[in-house]
Amino acid sequence: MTGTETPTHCPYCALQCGMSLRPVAGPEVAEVVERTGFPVNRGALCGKGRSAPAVLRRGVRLTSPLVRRRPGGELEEAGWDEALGRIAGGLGGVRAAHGADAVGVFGGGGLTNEKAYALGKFARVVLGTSQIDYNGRFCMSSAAAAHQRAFGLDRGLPFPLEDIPRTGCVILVGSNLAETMPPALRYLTELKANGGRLIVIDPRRTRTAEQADLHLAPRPGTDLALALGMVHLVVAEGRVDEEFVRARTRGWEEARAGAMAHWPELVERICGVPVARLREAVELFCGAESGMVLTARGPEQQAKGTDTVGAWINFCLATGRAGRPLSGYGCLTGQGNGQGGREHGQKADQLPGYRKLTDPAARRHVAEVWGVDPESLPGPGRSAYELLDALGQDVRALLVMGSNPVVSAPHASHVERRLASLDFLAVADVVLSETAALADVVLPVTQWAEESGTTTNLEGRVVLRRRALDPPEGVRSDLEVLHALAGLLGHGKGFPADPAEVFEELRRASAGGAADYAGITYERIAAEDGVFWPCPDADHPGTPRLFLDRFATEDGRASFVPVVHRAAAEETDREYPVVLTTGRVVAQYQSGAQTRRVDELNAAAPGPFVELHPRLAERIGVAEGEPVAVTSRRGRAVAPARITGAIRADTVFMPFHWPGEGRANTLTNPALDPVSRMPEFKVCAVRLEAAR
Ligand SMILES: Nc1nc2c(c(=O)[nH]1)N[C@H]1C(S)=C(S)[C@@H](COP(=O)(O)OP(=O)(O)OC[C@H]3O[C@@H](n4cnc5c(=O)[nH]c(N)nc54)[C@H](O)[C@@H]3O)O[C@H]1N2
Ligand SMILES: Nc1nc2c(c(=O)[nH]1)N[C@H]1C(S)=C(S)[C@@H](COP(=O)(O)OP(=O)(O)OC[C@H]3O[C@@H](n4cnc5c(=O)[nH]c(N)nc54)[C@H](O)[C@@H]3O)O[C@H]1N2
Ligand code: SF4
Ligand SMILES: [Mo]
Repeated sequence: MTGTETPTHCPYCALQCGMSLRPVAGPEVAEVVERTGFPVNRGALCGKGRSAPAVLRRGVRLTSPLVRRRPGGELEEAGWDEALGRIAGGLGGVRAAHGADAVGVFGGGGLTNEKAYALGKFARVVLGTSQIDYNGRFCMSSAAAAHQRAFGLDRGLPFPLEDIPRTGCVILVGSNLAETMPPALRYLTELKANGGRLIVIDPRRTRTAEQADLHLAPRPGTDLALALGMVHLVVAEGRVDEEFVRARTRGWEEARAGAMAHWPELVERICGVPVARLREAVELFCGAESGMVLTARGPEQQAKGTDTVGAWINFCLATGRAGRPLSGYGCLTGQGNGQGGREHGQKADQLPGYRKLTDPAARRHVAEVWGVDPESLPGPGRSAYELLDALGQDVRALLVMGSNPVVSAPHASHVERRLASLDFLAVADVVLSETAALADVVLPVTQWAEESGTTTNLEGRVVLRRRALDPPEGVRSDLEVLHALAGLLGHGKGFPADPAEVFEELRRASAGGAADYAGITYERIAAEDGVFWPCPDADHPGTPRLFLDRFATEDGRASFVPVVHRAAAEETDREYPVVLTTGRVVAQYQSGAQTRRVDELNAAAPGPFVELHPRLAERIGVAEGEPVAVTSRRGRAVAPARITGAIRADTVFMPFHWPGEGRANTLTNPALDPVSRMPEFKVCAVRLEAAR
């Protein structure tokens, strides 16, 4: 393949920007060509997307399987037969000795729908284990749970991005999309140009917050109180949309009572946001004809993330800003296939089509597609952090596909020890990630540009990545890996390596489910700039906008959920007086496994840092760029100070993209949300010292 341009999508975030790729000769294997026709980004890309081909180069990526032939020995190059044989032996041996649930699988929200589907099927059918979960649990699980509870369906955005500029007011809660989805900033700019208003809620005055008409900067971990205070004010100021509440919802009285206990003055004390600002926010939002509340990881990655999102949904329902054109609640999902990755069965409690593993009808349907006895399907397993925490104990062997938990899991030093205590660890990755470096066998897999497959972006739009390049010799696709391992473990059929064939099966498995892909084909996606699920049959146009007539509950009404504020799992005290929150910078992606291998991105974001307020810097006696030691109950990290008045004085921020001394997740608290099992990445208590 040379010279031809192939339209495809970026390998990184949930925007799934359209781009085209053209193969080139020389060490650079491909160049990115603008693809202006794709509506989501109209050609615009961030630096990560533009530089993504750099990771396709030999020398940067893995091109040979690696095996550790002796315990404690080095990883050495090996042939595929040996590597696959060792994995089949490692997983099969543990299963024979300790039972199927002693074998775990850890997937990723970056995997295509086809891979996520095949991985879930592999775990349940070939390994027979219940112990499968994935990194999406760390990402949007709280919003997903709140969506289910209130609307009966979880699709991140119930409307396409193109609706945003036409609404009256947007409240953006804990999203820094100017850095995390730069091309999407356009929708906010257009909103303002159209006279719409923007409110941003973030403890830091981020590049996104700088765009806002109103910026509220709560103390991390207090979003639940803030949202409840807003509902309180909606009631107090007579802004409830009584007719909407009567006609389209249930449960208002109880939710209202919960909110009324949250006086604005009490909320001010908890959050550090003045009552006048709260009032202004309610005025701006309710004064507009229509409005949207969009949340991202800020309020979600908390041990009360599900209730926090629930409170924001209550706010939307009380004001009648849901289930109507240009209004609604939405979650800005994160990973490339953050949406589809949670629909097709790599989640501990799930079967394809967003079906529940505990639902007998769902089990029968999927078992029939898979040609197995429904009784043979295991039940729900542990959530991601609980699975990692069980390694070396109940779970003795693990297959990782598409995640790097050594850098990205909470209390990462503990997770690292757990991984090291396994009888057997296999990792399929495109690079030698920090997690792969601990493995007994590492499989080098093909990348986005070298394989076809679908992803579902944050809007619920199913798009098609097309193979634009031949992969280098020595690598195989994840689907080929699962096909081969299934064969070695006695399942010669049912695991095709061709993505199109897997997608055909996924369509049947999802048919009739909540996330129904039955009417979606590769051909339609190509012709229509993506197709929005649900799309139950070939004549169905797809569903860009949800809930306009009814919500996806039995009686069609949305449910208010009564919630009350509670403190963070770990509060500050004399010993640990400062709040640590964590997140992202524009030039690095996630655990950095891919982007830390790209020169231009490293030049822009060379390493970790501790963002802190000048008053706090003065108190501990550090100047700009000097090393700061940050200590929590779980460990200590050191990184240079970045001093700015844009952060609250009681809070520090660290990005989590780096391993080693500056690893933010050495510090974070693995306290879990009781419903979603989301860890509290956004709040823990720390102590700071100058580390000169
Ligand atoms: N450059 C880049 N882009 C990415 C990614 C990446 O790693 N790098 N990852 C992708 C993925 S998987 C995801 S999930 C998304 C995440 O996208 P975002 O959610 O936008 O990213 P974060 O930086 O984690 O968090 C957003 C904001 O939450 C704020 N915050 C912290 N604590 C709190 C709090 O208690 N309350 C509130 N209201 N806000 C708080 C932080 O200050 C931060 O500015 O980005 C996607 N895009
Ligand atoms: N402190 C803190 N920690 C966080 C967060 C936070 O805000 N703060 N955010 C959390 C969130 S939202 C997320 S999504 C997680 C993400 O955390 P991770 O799961 O660590 O995310 P990535 O770095 O994207 O890891 C993906 C790995 O899979 C590889 N890979 C990419 N594509 C493929 C593929 O197609 N096949 C295979 N086999 N491998 C592939 C990559 O090279 C990389 O090693 O981090 C979480 N951790
Ligand atoms: S915004 Fe996301 S999808 Fe778009 S180019 Fe950047 S990383 Fe890729
Ligand atoms: Mo994420």
